[in-house]
Amino acid sequence: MKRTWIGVVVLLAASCGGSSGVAADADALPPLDAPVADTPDATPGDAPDARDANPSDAPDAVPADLSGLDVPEPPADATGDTSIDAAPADAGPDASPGQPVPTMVTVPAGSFEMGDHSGLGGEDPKHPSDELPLHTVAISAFRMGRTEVTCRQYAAFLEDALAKGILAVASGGVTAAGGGATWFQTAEADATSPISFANPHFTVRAGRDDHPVTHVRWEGAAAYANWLGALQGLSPCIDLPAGTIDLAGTCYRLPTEAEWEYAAVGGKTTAYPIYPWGDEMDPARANWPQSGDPWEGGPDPQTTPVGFYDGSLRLKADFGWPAAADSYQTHDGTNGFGLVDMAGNAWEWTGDWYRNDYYAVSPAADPSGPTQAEASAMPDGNRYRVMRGGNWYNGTTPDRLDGHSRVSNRDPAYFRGPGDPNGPWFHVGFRVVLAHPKGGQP
Ligand SMILES: [Ca+2]
Ligand SMILES: [Ca+2]
Repeated sequence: MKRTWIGVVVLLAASCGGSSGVAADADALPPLDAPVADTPDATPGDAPDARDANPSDAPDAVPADLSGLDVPEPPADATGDTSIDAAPADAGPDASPGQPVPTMVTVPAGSFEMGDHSGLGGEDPKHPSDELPLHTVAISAFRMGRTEVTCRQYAAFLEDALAKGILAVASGGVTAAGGGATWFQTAEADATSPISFANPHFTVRAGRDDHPVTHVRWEGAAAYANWLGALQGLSPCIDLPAGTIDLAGTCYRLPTEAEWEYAAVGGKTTAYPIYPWGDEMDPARANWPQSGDPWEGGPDPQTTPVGFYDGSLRLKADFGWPAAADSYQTHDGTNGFGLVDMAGNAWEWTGDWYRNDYYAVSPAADPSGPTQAEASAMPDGNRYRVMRGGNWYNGTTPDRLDGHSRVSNRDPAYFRGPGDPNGPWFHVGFRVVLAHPKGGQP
């Protein structure tokens, strides 16, 4: 991991002010009946995924107008220095993984019919679809990370946040400096974690810099977003540990569930696609459990570098992957907004709480998701955040290879049982959005 820019980051961030974000309640919802209208599987092992048989592994239960806003410009990078650009301009497909902070792309404002257009939401015969009814949703423009946050990018946060006294590490568990919920697990706590810690430095496992970071809990994803905003002098929108998000703020944060699906569709709002690229269940377009990619069978997590599936012929000489094959021909999984890995690789946290029947009560404009109290109670009695996009690990059945990666697929933890998806699992990551950015208009 390169650390030459860390000192610059510290100086930059130290010059930036910040204030506590004010959490906004979710849009008003009608009174709720019993929060769980159907019965999730109660047995973690009773799941169709072939890989779920290994109990030592992560459980299958896993699991507007924006003009006029004054947002600081990102720091100039015309001098060839290596300081962090907190908000790089929209850039070409090779710009993101090597950056210490995510490259952001613009997702224009629009409206769409959110939900399952293909009749696949009820594919689990034991569980009715939670992807209906289709409902019209208008989304304000925002910017979104072109890729999942990478190990390199998350390690930059860990390193800088430790130096600033924002976080603490104990026995491989990363928390806020004052303790509390786990944000992340290093390799000292979970050998499959791609980042290790030897005070005072975090180091990414060899060859993993540009893979999506995993082993991140919701709070650890939220803390990253707040940190990234502070690099630009933006006040945090996510109140930790309250876990509330100010959607009216100008900030980096996690996407809402609606923003995530709208972004995944990539502008195909009339011919609604099953996957970000279209309807073809093509395992060469995304890191799914049976993509045949050259990380399969290697050490966990069997993630692939972000943006790997871009249509290129990839070479072992460039990646040093564990499989013997010299090359792997990818198909292009990039969607209409230029986003990659919106299907597969790592699950992605959203900011929303999960409620199974939310689509029946969702506001029509920029829905915020339910409040924690309105969220569905899981079999263990807890409420969980929504994850989206499927992953490299779950979801292979004889007729479904897609890792739960349909654009409309909702958090399968609800389908699978009482396992807490908010664990530092080896298949859970995230990407950030920049809401209300200056110049964010399409
Ligand atoms: Ca794979
Ligand atoms: Ca993903």
